[in-house]
Amino acid sequence: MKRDIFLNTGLYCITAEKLSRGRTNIQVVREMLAAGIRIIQYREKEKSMRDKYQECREIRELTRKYGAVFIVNDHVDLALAVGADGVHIGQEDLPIEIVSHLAGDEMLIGVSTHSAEEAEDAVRRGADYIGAGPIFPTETKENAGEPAGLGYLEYLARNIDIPFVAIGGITEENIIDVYRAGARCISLVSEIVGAEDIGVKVASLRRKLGIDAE
Ligand code: TZP
Ligand code: MG
Repeated sequence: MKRDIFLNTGLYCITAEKLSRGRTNIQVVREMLAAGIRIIQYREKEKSMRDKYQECREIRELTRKYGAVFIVNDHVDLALAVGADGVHIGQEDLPIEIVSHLAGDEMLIGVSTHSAEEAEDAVRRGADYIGAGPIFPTETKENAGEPAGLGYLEYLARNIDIPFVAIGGITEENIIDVYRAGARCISLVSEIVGAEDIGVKVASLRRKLGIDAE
């Protein structure tokens, strides 16, 4: 099934150009792919749609070369326009059923959730995976809300049948706690895009999780 890509995949990487030490989204994605990352989400809140489109086209090409999954944040039209594998939406975007209808059967739909109610609702409405967070405090996302805490991951591990991605305030120091709480797919934004050497950072995170590099 298309969503199986998330099982045991380890790290789910997201762009954040402002935190990337002067590197462009494209440079960062190249480094992520070279480091063996196989799920990339394009998240960009400030550029024009045209600029996002150009970047996503390039990222689509790169991810395809590496056999990596490419997910676009927020915009189902952009995801369709560049042939992305998925679209990731929040609680205030179009309803999941509508995005699903627009996106067609092949596209993965990810939904951000902060609570058991939101998670169950997303499953019922047909999400392929959910984002769970913020687990810890974060400054990367505006209005991210109160941290959901590790207890939320424990809840999801026991009660939810679709894959979930832990996100928010996760670092090399606390990633093992996130893993122990039951997360098998983990997203670190500032920790990875802000690393001096993304390859070294990814290798070191993988060592912490006990995942062998490809
Ligand atoms: N969604 C929930 S928290 C978050 C997003 C996109 C940002 C996480 O960033 P960081 O730098 O890993 O705390
Ligand atoms: Mg969004």
